[in-house]
Amino acid sequence: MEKVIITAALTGAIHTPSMSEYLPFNIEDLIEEGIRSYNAGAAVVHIHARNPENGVPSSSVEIFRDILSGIKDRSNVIITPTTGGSYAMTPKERLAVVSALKPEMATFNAGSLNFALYPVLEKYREFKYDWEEDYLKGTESFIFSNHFESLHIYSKTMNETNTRPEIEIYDVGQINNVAQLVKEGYLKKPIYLQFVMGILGGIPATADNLLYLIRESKRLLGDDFKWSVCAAGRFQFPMGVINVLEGGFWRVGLEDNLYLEKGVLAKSNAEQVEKAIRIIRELGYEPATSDEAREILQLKGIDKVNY
Ligand code: KMH
Ligand code: ZN
Repeated sequence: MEKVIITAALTGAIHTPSMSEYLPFNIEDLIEEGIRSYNAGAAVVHIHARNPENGVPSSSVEIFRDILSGIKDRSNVIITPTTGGSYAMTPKERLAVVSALKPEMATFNAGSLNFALYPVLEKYREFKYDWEEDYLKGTESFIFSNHFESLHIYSKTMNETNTRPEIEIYDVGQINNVAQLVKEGYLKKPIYLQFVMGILGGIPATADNLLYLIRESKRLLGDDFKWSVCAAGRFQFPMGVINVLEGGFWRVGLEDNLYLEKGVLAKSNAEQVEKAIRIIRELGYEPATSDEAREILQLKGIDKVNY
């Protein structure tokens, strides 16, 4: 039986610092969280850069370089930086980390969608930093733009740096976008999909929808793709279990969910990694090591990166 690739998405650009004291955003904390997640059994960590002073999402290559090399110095983990960045960034800014650091893998967002976080303002009223409320309010008019012209640029760059795209799928139509990019030769096999469920603007996180995404991917892409699921908030664990049982992999992490269980904040990404591994072991599965994940996803190797 194939091993299960567990990914930890350490911080993202969705949650803001006031939502949890455990959300890492400075360089040292992100390095420590990457090491802790690896030691807990994650084969992959997904990284967003943030301004270390106040947690504002950043596209700074130097901040990415400090985080990625700090984690690389003390682990064998696969590091997947984001090209999603945040809504204040241009495609060029979002892609800079790939061109400069040539990672083994990077996210590739397969289409545009509304990416709305503003409803959380009903729950969070007090903020530590003055940027947080405007940032969240601003998502009311945010279209996360990933049109085909930019998808051609992202995929072309990743082909040049031999970086595997971790293809983020927010809704079913984006699977057809992938099929089109494979047909045009921009995306190469093995295709690796990350179903991102439960974002307001994307596909809701239900078992039916997950099975539909898997079925539609098989119809459009054939049977040789690999896939993982990450679901927002309370759906993170239920969707992960269903996906593993269907033969897929599992992303956890504070980017997607701040809690370990109802009403209990996760104190680190590693706590969610440990919980996911406890669950899959009860079901008879084992987590993949980073090198096993490199084999499964046919990655170029940590010795080929530029950080
Ligand atoms: N920052 C979100 C708008 C990615 O990492 O590429 C999209 C995101 C996906 O986080
Ligand atoms: Zn992300």
